[in-house]
Amino acid sequence: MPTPINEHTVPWPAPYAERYVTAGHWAGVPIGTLLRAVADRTPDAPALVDPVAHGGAGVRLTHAELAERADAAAVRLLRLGIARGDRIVVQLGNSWEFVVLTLACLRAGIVPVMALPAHRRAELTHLAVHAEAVAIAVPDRMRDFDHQRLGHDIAAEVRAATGADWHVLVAGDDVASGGVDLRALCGPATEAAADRARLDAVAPAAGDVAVFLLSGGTTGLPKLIARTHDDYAYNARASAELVAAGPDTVYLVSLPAGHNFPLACPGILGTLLAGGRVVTLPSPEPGRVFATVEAEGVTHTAVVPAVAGRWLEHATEHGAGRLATLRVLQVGGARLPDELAYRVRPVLGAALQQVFGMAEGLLNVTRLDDPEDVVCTTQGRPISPDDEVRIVDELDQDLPEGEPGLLLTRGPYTPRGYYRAAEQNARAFTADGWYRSGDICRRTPGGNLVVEGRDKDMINRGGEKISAEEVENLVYRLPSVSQVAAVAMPDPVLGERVCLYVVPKPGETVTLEQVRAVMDQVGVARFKLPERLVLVEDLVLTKVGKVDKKALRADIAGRIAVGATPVVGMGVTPGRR
Ligand code: OOB
Repeated sequence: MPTPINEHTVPWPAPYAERYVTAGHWAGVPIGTLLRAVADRTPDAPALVDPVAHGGAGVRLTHAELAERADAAAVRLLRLGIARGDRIVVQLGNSWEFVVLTLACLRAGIVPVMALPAHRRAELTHLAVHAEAVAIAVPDRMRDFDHQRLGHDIAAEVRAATGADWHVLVAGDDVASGGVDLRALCGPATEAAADRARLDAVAPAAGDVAVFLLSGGTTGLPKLIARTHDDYAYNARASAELVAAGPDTVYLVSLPAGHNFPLACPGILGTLLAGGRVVTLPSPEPGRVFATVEAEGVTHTAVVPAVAGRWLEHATEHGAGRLATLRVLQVGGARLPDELAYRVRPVLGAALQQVFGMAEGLLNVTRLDDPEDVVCTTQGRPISPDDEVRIVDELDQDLPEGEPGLLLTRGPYTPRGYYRAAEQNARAFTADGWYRSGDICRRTPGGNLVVEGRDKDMINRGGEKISAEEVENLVYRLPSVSQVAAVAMPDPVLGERVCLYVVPKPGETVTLEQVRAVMDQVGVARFKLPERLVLVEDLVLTKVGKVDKKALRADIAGRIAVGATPVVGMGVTPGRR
């Protein structure tokens, strides 16, 4: 039996919870019920468009149809024996099935664990085991990868280890035997009223966990962030207000939908709660995005800076005529260079909203009516009046206003700890519950935050977060490696990529190809594979004897700046310090 869902989470202390209720942030209603109410108010309004489904025929659902399908899918999950409080690892591409399954889970109190399409065996197995999941949802194939097969392999592994009943839900034309046809499961309702009554009777409590998000990660394996119905609904609703989302909003999701940003900032959930319409696309490729914005009248969308750059390039080359309906472009996940920010409105014709957020909670956004300089040179300010932010030094002492320092935060949608991670929580949270974001920020006199850097061992590759420790642990599998350090190297397109400094054992050598091969063998997301390797005789240490990553980052930046080797070099770069 999986552990009950609310065990191993870290609740907000009662006085804070009361405050959030009194302030009206926590509405006391589970997200599924909130969405049903929207469907009751505007049953015939369009809710979901997946233009590429069924070979381009597309899927279009109204709010009533979406709610009924979510209910029907929820009841079908219950019939499979998946019950309230159970966990499902969800690894689906951006598609109507992702939305219906997620809403079905929210309705039934089943908790989706938001994996990414790029994840492979190592990450998915970890998530399944750590969350004690009872199922995984995968596409049959995506980008030439057989997700269905991997899903069954993971199921076999978990069944063998735990003896548990395990399900593989497959979205695709080609569902192998032993799998559950997810399209059928997410198909039209046949007994809508009965489904609804049954689900109303087992609805989760508003304080229950609604979804598990993945932490950006500084540890060996991704940690789980338990977001409750109350906190996540508030996250979505407050974000929606700040982009003026309403029934006429058409939100395009082209970033991986399991990320907090496109899922709930306001993303899919905030848009649906506002009575608007969600359009899914499998990728942010500009040609298809621009055509879809025009065809569907998209008004809002969210991207990472690297994608904003591609769209700006595309618009400069082909014009932005197809983006006439686009009102708001949200950009976040990594620092948006000011130069790019200033080009958004003139080139794309949409208002820019910078979003500095984290799956752990705190969201900062620039407001639509902020002066241009604020929008283009800051990462905004907290979305809730009850978000608490401190900028401190290494001893947790508050710094004078305006000085850059470490950002700590607490608030109504920032949980007080990771799921089942007491040891990490002791480091990542202060004793009085402040989350240590690891970001180095300063506050402008106007109260906006500027992200100046970070003090965490992570590489931010175009918005995808990579834990240096995780990469290093994998590289140590190579017997020829004596010491290794993974650091960020600057990249004009993605912001950062992974660079490895390796000290080989005496008489040995190590190549980038070997490193990538060993990581591939273990089965991790390809975005984590290092893209450059520097062989050194030793690693510089700090005074306290830790590897001096700051020095290594400066070293690789220097090597790139002098142009001794190509920026995106795939070859080995021998070197010494
Ligand atoms: C978002 O969430 P995560 O959990 O993938 O990553 C959070 C980290 C932050 O701690 C910060 O280091 C970085 O990503 N970050 C930014 C940023 N937005 C996120 N750094 C500089 N400028 C920004 N605008 O990335 C995320 C979650 C919700 C909304 C938006 C982004």
